Amino acid sequence: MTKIRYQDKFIDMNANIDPDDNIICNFYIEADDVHKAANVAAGESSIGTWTEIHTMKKRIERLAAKVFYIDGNNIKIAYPTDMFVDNSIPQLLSDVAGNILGMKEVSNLRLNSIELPDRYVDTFKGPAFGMEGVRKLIGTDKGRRPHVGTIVKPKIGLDPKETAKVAYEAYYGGCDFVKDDENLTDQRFCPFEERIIKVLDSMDLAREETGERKAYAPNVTGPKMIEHSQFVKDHGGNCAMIDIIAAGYYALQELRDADLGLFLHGHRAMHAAITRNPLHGISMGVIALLSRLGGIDQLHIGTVIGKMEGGREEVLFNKSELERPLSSMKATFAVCSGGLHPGHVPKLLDILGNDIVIQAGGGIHGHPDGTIEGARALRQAVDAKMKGIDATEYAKDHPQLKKALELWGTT
Ligand code: CAP
Ligand code: MG
Repeated sequence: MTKIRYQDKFIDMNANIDPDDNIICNFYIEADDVHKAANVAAGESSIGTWTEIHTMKKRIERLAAKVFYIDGNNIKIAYPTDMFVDNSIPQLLSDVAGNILGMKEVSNLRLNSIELPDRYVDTFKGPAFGMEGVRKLIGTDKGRRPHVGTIVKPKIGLDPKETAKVAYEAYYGGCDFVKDDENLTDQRFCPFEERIIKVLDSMDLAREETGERKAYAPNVTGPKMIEHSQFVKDHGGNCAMIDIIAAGYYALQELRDADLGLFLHGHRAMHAAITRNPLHGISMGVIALLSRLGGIDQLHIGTVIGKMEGGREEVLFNKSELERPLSSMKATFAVCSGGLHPGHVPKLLDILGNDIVIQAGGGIHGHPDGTIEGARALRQAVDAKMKGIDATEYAKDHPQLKKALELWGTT
């Protein structure tokens, strides 16, 4: 009998992998010896370490991860579901994207996508509202048009009264949705509770005046996350925003578990530290999938054409991870944000379809005639597209859109 080489222990190219009983991870790998490195990665991310150990027991071997596919630099590793804890994204990450990303044996390793068995998916809460729930909450009279939102700008510095004024103007001009920026939480110049009360008053006033339902996403990221979210709920709010990467998945899951009746807006600030290198790290698609499991109702996915990095294929994959069938889990509403203005709308919708939230900060508050007219211009761009009319044509009798297109152009 030939002795099994240590480096082969976690490789079985003939393995019959049951997708109902394994989490399957697709990795891109670069190493001097891909076969050997793949084996090391599967071992380190399950039951192995750098040497044979005397504490190993026969019964533990069933928890071993298995490399069952190698094609050039692409490998697939199957992880038995018994390795994992129900409803724990941190634990999943410590396995499949833990030590292995930093091992000397691999020069690059990237977790591109994950397939999850329904039984495991069902242990997570997922979005409480999801895309359809958010559409319902903001008003089904809007049909299937994309929602239009803004980020109050400047990002930081306005006081609560000034913030509420900008929010009111944005709502009044036609925004469905207003949010805090990722780096505004509870600074002294804009205390959380005072801001929430004032912005929600703006939202209510604009709702009465326009007859349109609205939402506000206050940034609850930080040590008082649950307390602040409860405050939002108690004061008639309908949403909370969390910086999912900066706060961590444990925080997201705590917020979701609190079940406060708020839909959760996920900002992905800092994701690029993990996702940007195409050869290493974790893909944004995986981040999207995990955020959906953790209960995010709206998530930033990129724009393809705006100011942030991320090409068409990647952004479409991020969106599909939010929407694809996943046991009985609701779909998460994709948010496109970052450098957008009305001139981008036609192309953005051609690429991504109507099931998106279009957010513009600079692209609304930078309008030559201010926030109200800026919000009108963005809504007009969406209306034109929904009616199948070319934006430049539509702008001829929509002066707000006309001015926006003159300033920022079309794409
Ligand atoms: C957009 C934004 C968002 C980005 C983040 C900003 O403002 O508020 O944080 O969209 O990028 O601060 O840049 P502008 P992503 O509309 O003024 O650009 O959505 O890709 O995570
Ligand atoms: Mg921002």
